[in-house]
Amino acid sequence: MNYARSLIGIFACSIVLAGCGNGSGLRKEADRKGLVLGVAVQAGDVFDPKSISLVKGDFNLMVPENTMKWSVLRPIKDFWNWSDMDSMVAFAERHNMRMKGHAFVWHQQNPPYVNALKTRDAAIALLTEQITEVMTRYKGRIAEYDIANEVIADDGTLRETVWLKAIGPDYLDIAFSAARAADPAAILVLNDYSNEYEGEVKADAFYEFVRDLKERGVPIDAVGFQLHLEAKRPVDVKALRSNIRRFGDLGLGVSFTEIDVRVQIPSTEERVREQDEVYGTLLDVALTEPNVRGFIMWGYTDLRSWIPQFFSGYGYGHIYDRQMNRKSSYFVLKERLAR
Ligand code: 9MR
Repeated sequence: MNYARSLIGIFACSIVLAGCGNGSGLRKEADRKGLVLGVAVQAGDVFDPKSISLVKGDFNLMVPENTMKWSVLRPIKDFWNWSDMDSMVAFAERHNMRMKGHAFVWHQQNPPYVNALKTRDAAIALLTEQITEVMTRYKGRIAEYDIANEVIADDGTLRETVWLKAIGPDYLDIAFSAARAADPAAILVLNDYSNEYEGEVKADAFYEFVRDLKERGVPIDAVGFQLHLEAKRPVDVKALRSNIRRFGDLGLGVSFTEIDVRVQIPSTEERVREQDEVYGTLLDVALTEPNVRGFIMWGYTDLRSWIPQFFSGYGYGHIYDRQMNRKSSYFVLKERLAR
């Protein structure tokens, strides 16, 4: 940064007290602790002044909530909608933030030409092209990717998706190998939900599935636990830690990739206390398990949240309220990061 720009930066920070990267946000403590503290952002966040100051003041990683998904990035086969991704990547670079990509292989938010894939050759060609195009464009600029998302069904079997049907069970070998070839330095993640507690059917199946991938030499670096949790269910610390450790024994990292803690509305004092407890406990676990790489929240404000549309009667899941004020869960995280 040149001298004139840094003076402008100092001046701007003295006017806008919230955030500014080194101000009073969560980021300073996270950086000091070496924690990757991330947030999912929407395309408009990097253009809105209030959002900008929060995102860069609290977080050192960002992930596009929807912008890199297939139907958004490439709605028709011959049109790539790069502009929002480019803006996000440039924003992350400007503010020394790490960038994560999400997600190539998924069964949702696919355009019709993906859902219509029938033959193995055509599906392999398209999947490889998608991964290679994106990871080559952002080589050295996007540090990690969810290569695949939610491939295990709730009963522990491999989910029936267009990729499984068109390619067969080796579609993940193909996807991870294409990703490694496109950007050998990027961290490659397999992401899922309800996979955090050892001893649960889906989590154990997910573990066995990953163990097999790893043993067969598929280039996977880490697993993601989404952790869309409900405040009234306390974190099962024992099952979470033992699960993290068994992935560590395989030589894999673990990332908490999509944290939010939904509360039944209205958010009574007791429910908020339960929520604070869940947030704080998750952070304690992330900070004390050596192979946990990241603590990423799925959005930061109740104003723009996926929760109410998907869980009727629930909301209040994030660390900023609808007016963009810090909530008690924010201060719980801040206090624990400062310890
Ligand atoms: O937060 C995303 C929401 O805006 C989209 O409408 C939704 C589409 O299914 O996807 C949400 O993000 C999901 C993420 O990509 C994968 N894990 C579950 C997330 C919440 O549904």
